[in-house]
Amino acid sequence: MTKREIADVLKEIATLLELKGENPFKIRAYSNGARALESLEEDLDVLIGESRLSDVPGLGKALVEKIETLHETGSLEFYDNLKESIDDGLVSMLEIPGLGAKKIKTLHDSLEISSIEELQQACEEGKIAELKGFGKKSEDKIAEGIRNREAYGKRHLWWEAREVAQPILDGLLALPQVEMASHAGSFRRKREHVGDLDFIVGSTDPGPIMDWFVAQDQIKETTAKGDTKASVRFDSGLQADLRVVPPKQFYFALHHFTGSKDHNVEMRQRALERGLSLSEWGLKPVEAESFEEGISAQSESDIFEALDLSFVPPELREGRGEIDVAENGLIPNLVEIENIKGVFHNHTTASDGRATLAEMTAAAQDYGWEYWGVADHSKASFQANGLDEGRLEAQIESVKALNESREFSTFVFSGVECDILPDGSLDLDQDLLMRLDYVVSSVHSSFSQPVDEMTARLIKAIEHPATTMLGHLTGRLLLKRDGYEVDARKVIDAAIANDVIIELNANPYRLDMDWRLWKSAADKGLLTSINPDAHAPEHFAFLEAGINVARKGWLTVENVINTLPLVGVKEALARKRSHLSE
Ligand code: DGT
Ligand code: CA
Ligand code: CA
Ligand code: ZN
Repeated sequence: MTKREIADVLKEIATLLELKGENPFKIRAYSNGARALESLEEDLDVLIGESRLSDVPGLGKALVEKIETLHETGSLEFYDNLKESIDDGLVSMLEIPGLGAKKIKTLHDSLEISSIEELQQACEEGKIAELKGFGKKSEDKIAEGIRNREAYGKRHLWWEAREVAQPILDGLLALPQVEMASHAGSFRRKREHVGDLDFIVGSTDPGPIMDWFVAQDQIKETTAKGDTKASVRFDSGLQADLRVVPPKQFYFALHHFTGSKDHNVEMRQRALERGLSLSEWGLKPVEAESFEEGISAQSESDIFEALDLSFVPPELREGRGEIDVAENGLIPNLVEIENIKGVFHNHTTASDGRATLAEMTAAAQDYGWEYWGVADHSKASFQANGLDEGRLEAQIESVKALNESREFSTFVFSGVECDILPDGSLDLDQDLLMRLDYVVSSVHSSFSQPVDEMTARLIKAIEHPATTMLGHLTGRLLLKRDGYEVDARKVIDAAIANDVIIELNANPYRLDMDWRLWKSAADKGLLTSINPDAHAPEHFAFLEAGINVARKGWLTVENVINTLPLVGVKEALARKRSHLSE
């Protein structure tokens, strides 16, 4: 563990002891110890290596032992037991602004409150106002804190966070004092949702940058402002952290605060194996006094290179084997949005879309795509005005006429998003389905089937000769609804065996199938199509969210069918149709 991580553990121990009502001297020993560690100039590795930790003022013998254990092993039995011994409800109450460990202990002792729900009820009943040392004002504040916790505590879709993040980055880059600036954290790693936004700036004059940052429009509150660090909260509840560092530290700070934690742990370990110490401040020989004697970096690539690694794109920095691959120089060229030649799985006014076939074609043409594919719902999705055989046949004719008219340079593929019925059969007549260019088969009903039944249902649909691709594998809606349960591995194997594509649904609420599953699936030969599932022309933009996930899933152009030009994609679709009718 690093100095800061250990300091965080010591602080948490102090808080937990306070919740237990422990002896104040003991509590103070831990919080003082945390502070001593944080203000330590010297490198922890060096101090421990030379057994000089006990010379540090504020660190007693017991604390030195605990710090050494944490540093070496990353865990501490005393800490684990302490956490175990305290009610989770009490710990969660710490998240409410204005409630410290001491007050929580009082609430617990006098009103037997041991959860946020009980606290809320006590507020509603006016019990807190009557309590000595609290009063009406603190009761109101606690009640507000509980209400805010829901809005603030939640994570934010990457897609929505971007609305906030992009103007901040643009604003920072426009400031004359800013030499370099970037977003960092989970946002830069393109996680599907983020806890907060992180920005790193390189500058020798942080003052005006801090002032600008906390004076932006839309800010609800400034939660922290120092000389080089600030945090602000926006109306949506999303928080943004800014750190300004000297330009020569910029790429080290950027790498460190991009994370992930797991990736950083492996990188630091690798540095140590080479006698180097890597941190947000720089990269230097372990024994060197300061980072002045360390290695300089003109880019993040320089940092990777110094550790004998090829560059790892931020999307892959999740501690999931990327370092081993970079060691062998085998990080692939990940798919990019410019590689996409067209998009499948989109809706029109024929079902629940908001634009007509022609309007959607015009929008696809504006994107410069060679083709796009319509896939309206089928009749079982009656709530979405799904098409029956007759209406679908009429749409096939309309598509044909539109293509023949040459009104647009973008070619339209005829398809359907066909419901997979509860028994795994498809919702439309097989002969008609075979006449389409492609079929996306999706589940939109009976979500609560047991996992074996759902898995068998999907596999049966995959084995249907008309199925070209499987739509949104789990049906999840991020931050809203879990998907139905399905054995993804079995479904993936069935898709590969049947020459069926699994879509990467790019709707920012879906991003289904999940990025964590793509690498091994693609290694086994699975193909995908990155599908916006657009219900309006502006939804074509979802493609970018899909690209994010594809990159997090290690996918390259070879894995993504809609990187093929029109001729290639026509061949691929036709091949599937023909070898099945043989
Ligand atoms: P999030 O915000 O929960 O979606 O995830 P991240 O990865 O953006 O995490 P965040 O904002 O807490 O911190 C940004 C990065 O800073 C994180 O990925 C790794 C790096 N980091 C390394 N060590 C520490 C640490 O001890 N505390 C914090 N807060 N960040 C650390
Ligand atoms: Ca973050
Ligand atoms: Ca943060
Ligand atoms: Zn669907």
